[in-house]
Amino acid sequence: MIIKSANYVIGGTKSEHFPTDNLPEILFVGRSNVGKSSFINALCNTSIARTSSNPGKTQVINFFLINKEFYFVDVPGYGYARVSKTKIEEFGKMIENYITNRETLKAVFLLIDFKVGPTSDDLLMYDFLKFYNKKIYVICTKSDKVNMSNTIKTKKSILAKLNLDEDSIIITSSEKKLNLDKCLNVIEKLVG
Ligand SMILES: Nc1nc2c(ncn2[C@@H]2O[C@H](COP(=O)(O)OP(=O)(O)OP(=O)(O)O)[C@@H](O)[C@H]2O)c(=O)[nH]1
Ligand SMILES: [Mg+2]
Repeated sequence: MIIKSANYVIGGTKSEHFPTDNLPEILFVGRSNVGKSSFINALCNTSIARTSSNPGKTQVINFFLINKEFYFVDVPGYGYARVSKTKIEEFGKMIENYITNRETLKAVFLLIDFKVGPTSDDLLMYDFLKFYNKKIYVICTKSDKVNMSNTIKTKKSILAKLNLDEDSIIITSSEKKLNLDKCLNVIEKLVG
């Protein structure tokens, strides 16, 4: 699939702020700083989502209209966001509500830092998504930080921790634009 247009539409914290046109949505979740917003920018080949080297950049649920056909949804990260404890709890509830109630949500891309591997929070999120029968795609980010000789070992360890087979994860780098085409192919099938 080719992304011809990507536009920021709205950011909000509860359902009454969200788009009402019933277009399919793809959600990107993961720990703070894993590279969710950067991944959206890389897929769209433009800088629509705000990124930062400080965890906690994204603070609301942001909707990006893609090819006027579907939405990419960017949310705050979990884990170690440099925001208050109350904020972290608020983020958690907000995302939980979105995932459990949003009927237009077609699939969830769970982003895991390739070098760090799945954290306990990642495993919790993975189980949560499975419990709610969401279609899950595991995307490993920042693969440019792992050298070639460690790639196979690292991938095997992640697969074992998530109990997944070889083809169930995509190893990417937004910085090096690695395997973004594979992700776009998955997205095409989901929204087509
Ligand atoms: N080396 C490398 N760095 C990356 C890559 N993708 C993102 N980063 C960096 O990781 C940092 C965090 O990126 P973001 O996209 O803001 O992360 P996020 O998951 O949206 O973070 P929150 O909004 O806080 O939840 C930034 O400094 C990015 O430049 C990548 O593929 N390779
Ligand atoms: Mg972000």
